[in-house]
Amino acid sequence: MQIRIRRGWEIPESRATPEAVVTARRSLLGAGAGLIASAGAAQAQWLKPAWLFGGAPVKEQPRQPREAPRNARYQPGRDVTPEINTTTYNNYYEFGTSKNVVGPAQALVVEPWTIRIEGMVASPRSIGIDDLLKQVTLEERVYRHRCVEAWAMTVPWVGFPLADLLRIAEPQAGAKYVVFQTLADDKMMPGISEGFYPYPYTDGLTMAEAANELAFLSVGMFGKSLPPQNGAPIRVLMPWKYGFKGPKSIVKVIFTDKRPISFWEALQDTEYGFWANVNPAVPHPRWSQARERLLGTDEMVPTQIWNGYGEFVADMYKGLEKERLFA
Ligand SMILES: Nc1nc2c(c(=O)[nH]1)N[C@H]1C(S)=C(S)[C@@H](COP(=O)(O)O)O[C@H]1N2
Ligand SMILES: [Mo]
Repeated sequence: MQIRIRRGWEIPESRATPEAVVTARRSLLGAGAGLIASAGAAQAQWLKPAWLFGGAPVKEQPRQPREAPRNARYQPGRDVTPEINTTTYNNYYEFGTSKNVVGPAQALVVEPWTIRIEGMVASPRSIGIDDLLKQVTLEERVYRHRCVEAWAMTVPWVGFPLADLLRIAEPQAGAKYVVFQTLADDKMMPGISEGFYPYPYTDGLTMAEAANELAFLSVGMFGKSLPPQNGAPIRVLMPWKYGFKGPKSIVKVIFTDKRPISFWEALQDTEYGFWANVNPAVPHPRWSQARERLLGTDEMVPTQIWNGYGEFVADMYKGLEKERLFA
């Protein structure tokens, strides 16, 4: 099936006009356009959803306290992004293709939550998230996040190393990849019936990548449980790769010896490959990856190879130079 979709983050962000901006501009113009003092101020407002400009307020789900000691080994070298920007400017296509999904995402029911572990493991089984959390030690890590659309944020996540899940899952010796799947429930997720997207959202990693010390499962941010729009109750973070490599709200973990084809790879493999490691020198076919915009500011900063995490990850890719490692 040949699908050609040009929406949302397939459009270079610099040329996209998020719906929220259009709505915001309209309501501001209605109220007397003097509020837009300068192009800069207008741009900063792009980061906020329509409800912040007087649209219907969003009643967000309550979040539980989820505090854990910060791991000082991972220094972001950047200011933490204001929480409001990280929770109101999101990619979560199951709830809609705009960045303003905070409203619809509140319909996500996160309790009870079970993760199915299957494929090449000692014994396939389901595990409740509370059960899982009893078997790990939570820590806080401040990671940089780089979206393939050339925006970035810096977030104090709470969670545990993906390596812990590998230990709990007991993969067979022949397993070469681990694959994560997001919930796909069209009763809760209005985005699912919106387009021809290959849900459930899926992405995968090699076993070596999954075992890397940076690979992280997050169950919280800013000292509280994750909000739905950020992937509650549990999401994958691979900070040296583009953000799409980290499925949100995962319900299934599959071990396999076949390289998986991810959600975005299935849609457009020339633009979103299996490896998708961050590299400023390898442009996306339709835009540059040399720089990134920091959410919550108008600042553009240079992008770093491996998103700046080379000391932890570059060695894993020795001998793989023939692979399309960066796009
Ligand atoms: N299930 C699911 N997971 C997803 C996405 C998505 O649309 N659906 N978007 C990905 C992309 S492109 C990015 S950049 C991050 C965004 O995470 P954030 O909204 O917490 O910033 O989630 C990733 N995980
Ligand atoms: Mo992304």
